[in-house]
Amino acid sequence: KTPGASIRTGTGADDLRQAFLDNLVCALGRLPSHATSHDHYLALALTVRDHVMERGVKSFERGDTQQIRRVAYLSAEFLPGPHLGNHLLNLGLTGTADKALDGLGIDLDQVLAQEQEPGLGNGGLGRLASCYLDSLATVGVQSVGYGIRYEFGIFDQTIRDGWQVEVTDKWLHGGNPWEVYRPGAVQEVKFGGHTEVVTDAAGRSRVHWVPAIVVRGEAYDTPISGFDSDTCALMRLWKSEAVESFDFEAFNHGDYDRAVEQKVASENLSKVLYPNDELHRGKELRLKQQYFFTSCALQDMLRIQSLRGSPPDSFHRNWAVQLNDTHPAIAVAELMRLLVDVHALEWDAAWSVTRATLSYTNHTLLPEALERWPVDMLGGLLPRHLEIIYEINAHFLDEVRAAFPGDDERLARLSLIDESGLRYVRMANLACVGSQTVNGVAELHSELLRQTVLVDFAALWPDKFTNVTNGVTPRRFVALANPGLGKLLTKTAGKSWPGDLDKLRKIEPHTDDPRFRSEWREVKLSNKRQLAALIAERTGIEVAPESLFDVQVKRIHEYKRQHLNLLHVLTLYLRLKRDPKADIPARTFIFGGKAAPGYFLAKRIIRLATAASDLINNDRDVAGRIKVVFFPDFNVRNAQSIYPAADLSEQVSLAGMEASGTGNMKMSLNGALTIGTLDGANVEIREAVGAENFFLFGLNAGEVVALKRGGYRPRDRYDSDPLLREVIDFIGSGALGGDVDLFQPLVANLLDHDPYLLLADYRGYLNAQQRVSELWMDPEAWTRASILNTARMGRFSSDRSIRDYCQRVWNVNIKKQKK
Ligand code: 26Q
Repeated sequence: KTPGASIRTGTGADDLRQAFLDNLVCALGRLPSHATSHDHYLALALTVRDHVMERGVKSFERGDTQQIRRVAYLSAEFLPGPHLGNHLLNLGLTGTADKALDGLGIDLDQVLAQEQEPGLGNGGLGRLASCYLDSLATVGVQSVGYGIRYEFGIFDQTIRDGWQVEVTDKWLHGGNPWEVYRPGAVQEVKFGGHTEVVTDAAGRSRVHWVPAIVVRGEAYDTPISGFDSDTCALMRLWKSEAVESFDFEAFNHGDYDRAVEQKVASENLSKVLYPNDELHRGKELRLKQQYFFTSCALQDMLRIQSLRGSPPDSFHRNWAVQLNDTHPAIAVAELMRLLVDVHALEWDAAWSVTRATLSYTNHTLLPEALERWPVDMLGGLLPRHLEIIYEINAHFLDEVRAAFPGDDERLARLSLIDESGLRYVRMANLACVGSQTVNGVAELHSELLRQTVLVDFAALWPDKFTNVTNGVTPRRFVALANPGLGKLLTKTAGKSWPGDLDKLRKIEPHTDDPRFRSEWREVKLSNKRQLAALIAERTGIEVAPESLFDVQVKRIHEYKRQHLNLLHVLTLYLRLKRDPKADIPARTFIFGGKAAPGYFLAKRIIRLATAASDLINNDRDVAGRIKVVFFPDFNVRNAQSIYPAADLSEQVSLAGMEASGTGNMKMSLNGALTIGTLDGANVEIREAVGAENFFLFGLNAGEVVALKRGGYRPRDRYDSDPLLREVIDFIGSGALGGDVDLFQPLVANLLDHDPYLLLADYRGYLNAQQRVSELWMDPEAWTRASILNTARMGRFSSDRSIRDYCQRVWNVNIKKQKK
């Protein structure tokens, strides 16, 4: 027992109730008779946090005494979702908490509903980071997720007159019971200024960076529990503060404004998350954010290892550092600076340590998403880092010249500096050069990485490259989100599946059992009823739970082709208008997702979905046949209500564009069938669940390249396909309401450019949707395919991904071996 912990962490319902009441009165100063639901939430959160903290402290202690190599996951984004329900599940305390509160006449669900989720990410990449912390804790790996404590996370989305309207996210306003401020872990981060060469006490010349500005980084810790595990992960997020609350010198000179300005500028660093994913814009504040949290993280790791009594030259034995995309790639130069300038290592020794420590995960092939910073901007903000990058580049290019003598073009492509015009630092190149291992996030993506964006690096260092296919946590996305399914799985496959997802195979023999099938359908229908109620509450739209729920939820992007889905919706609508007797099963089309505020066409796509919704839902001719819903504010909490209710999962990105996708895994795991292209992890999902249980359509990645190279002309498709012409003309006609040229930009884009080949894939998509309808009309066959989807998805647990990283990338041992 940890001293002092026992009174607060008893696991009976009476203990929990007492701890809850104590927290209500002693920590929150509320009388039970006067407490609101929000007070109840805070009191229960504090109670549960005690349990989690107790485990966290013990596991961290073990890591130090055993000198275990820890994993540091550096990510500009995390999307943990609401914590409370997940901790209760992981600790096995859900039933106990329910009982404890019930004794006080308090409803647990109402308490859980009070929590504001931390929206500290845009989408897939941020959610993946949180799934990985969950799995690191679950499989028993010591780990810290380092990131930024944004005061304002991703905006809340509301829909007004059919348009997305962004509302500031105020997640900290109700107070955050999960985080603990760590005054002992403060760091200083420098910006600007210049460098000088000085001679140190030992007579060696060293570079000294004289900054223009220093900012304070303050650490806030959020414990992340694991399922049935005594290991806890830590999410350590950095908040920026001014070094002094006032610049007293400026103040005394009467320059009050300047003094305050400095303070405000420092605090602004961690103020707000940039809401654009997959598009790099060279905004200086973004670079400052990246350097700020990366520097805090590396300094913190050096501090922790020195507490162990371990010297800086064994940094790589203490830490495996994973770079979640290039957002923290400045770590390559920062670690070199810390080792060489601060800890006095020789360059070559420092370089060996750096390369043995860092690894890089790439999440995109889109050229517009690759990060590059103007040399002048980077040099102005981080003068010492620019020098270091030049030096790394000089050594690196020598190596390239030795391997490929006389190949200047290759040299120019590999260089850390893009010199084709204005000069830029290429962050993906920096990450590759400074890393032990480079990986993509699905087999196809890793293959395309080696063949395209990083082809020259793959030629140079073939062994550096590997694949780790993404995964998702079955705790949050099955056990917690879909308790009905969870119960059925436990009854059929035993209770170990959440921690050992391959156990789902055990349900496969029940596929042909009519009783099991009908229980399966009952679970899905019940989830759909719940979602229907939520849709009515949020949008006022009534949908039929018996209809096919056809779901596309993800960030809105042209490459994800929500508008291809809408072309199908409107094609069906026009067909029903023309032929009211058409044999089309009832469908509910559900869309959800945020558009980057400045992404013009993405916002028009949302507007097209809401226009289709207004038109179709109010047309009596198609009543009871099709409905369209745009579900506002897709976030982790809403996702947990939507995934379990999906019959059909739309994964229709243009082949070669979606690195992996993870929503595809979440829906299939919850028994949805996928309609999709051969893109990202769809390829592996299809292999796993069986081609006959997956609706495949569209060009493959090779055909996409060939078609584009051969001069694709979308207008030819329009001219030659009457159905396509009809639906596009309809969109352009003003019949969907609003301004007549509301959708002109979309129509013109498709007819004149169609960069994501919607028109080329339109027919294949319609045909696949026809096959969907046919299978849906055979409920037994559909149910069979649905069961097989869940049964065969075990491989996509993030526990498997983490085991892969441990083996292929981090070289750390797993505490909990698979039983
Ligand atoms: C970069 C620079 C400046 C501002 C913002 C950004 C930025 C922010 C977020 C760039 C990219 C992102 C997020 C990318 C992302 O979520 N990618 C997705 O990652 C998933 C996890 O690997 C994959 O499943 C998806 O396929 C991929 O699109």
